[in-house]
Amino acid sequence: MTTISQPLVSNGYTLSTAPERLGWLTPTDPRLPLKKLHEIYAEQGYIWFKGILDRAEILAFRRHYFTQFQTCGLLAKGSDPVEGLYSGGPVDRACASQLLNEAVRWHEYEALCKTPRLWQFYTSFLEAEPHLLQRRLIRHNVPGEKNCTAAHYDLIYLRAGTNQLCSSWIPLGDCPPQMGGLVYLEGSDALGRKMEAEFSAKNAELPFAERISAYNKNMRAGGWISANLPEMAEKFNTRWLAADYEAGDMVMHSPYMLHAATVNNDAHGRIRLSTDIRFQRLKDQVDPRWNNNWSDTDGL
Ligand SMILES: O=C(O)CCC(=O)C(=O)O
Repeated sequence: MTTISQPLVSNGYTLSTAPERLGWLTPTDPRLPLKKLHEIYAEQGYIWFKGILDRAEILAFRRHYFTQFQTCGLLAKGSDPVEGLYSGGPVDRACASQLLNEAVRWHEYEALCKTPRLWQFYTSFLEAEPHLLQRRLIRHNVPGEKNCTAAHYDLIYLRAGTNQLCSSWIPLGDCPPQMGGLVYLEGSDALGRKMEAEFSAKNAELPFAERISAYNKNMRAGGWISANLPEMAEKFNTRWLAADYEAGDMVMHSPYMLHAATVNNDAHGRIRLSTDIRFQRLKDQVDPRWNNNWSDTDGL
């Protein structure tokens, strides 16, 4: 049974630790039969795969990433880059921003996103040739950084493409709950579908570009559903599900599943590193806004 040493906090809101408000993601063995995996995905809106990826490969990327970022003052002096130990600042922001924009184009990152294990998994799961959306995000979150991903479901940002896509959130290193990995609102795939149907009705008269936008007049700031995670759990009478993620794990979530992140409060001062990438069937409609590499000015 996983435990937390202190309550999780997200954007200034402390999550309740009451068992009816906070629970744990259910891990799934990637070797289960395909039919079973489809059932779990439909039922839970996510699958947390333990050890689906090669831990050594993930850690090699973590090492490479933080080695590059050493020049920006991100890492504690003399520390091993694979640890990702935060320097405590100051960080050269221009340097970090430039590197992050480059990192999504590194061949090491391309190799990681297209690693045969992942590709084989999606070929099997989608029962078709997969397509990896070109817009792929790498995120690092230093300990104590107050702002984190607020609650949303992914389709808000991907409305011009198929709703048959799968998001992969991949921790690039071990990520116990205190390091601020993703939390999922239990049973929220159905909620996300309902919310999107309501947004679609409201957005119906808007011109196309606005209708598909996460930032149109009917949406909240940033496209978020809410930053107040404890209030959401109360309102929908459900639980946030956290997890003790390890390098080699991957969570696949549906485009309607509500999720958010919490503040990295790691006692060891490690930086949370993760990537989120999206797969769909090659034959399905791709949201054209996602055909380019991520950049911190792409406005999506
Ligand atoms: O890593 C994060 O903070 C957010 C990731 C996310 O929203 C996603 O994987 O869809």
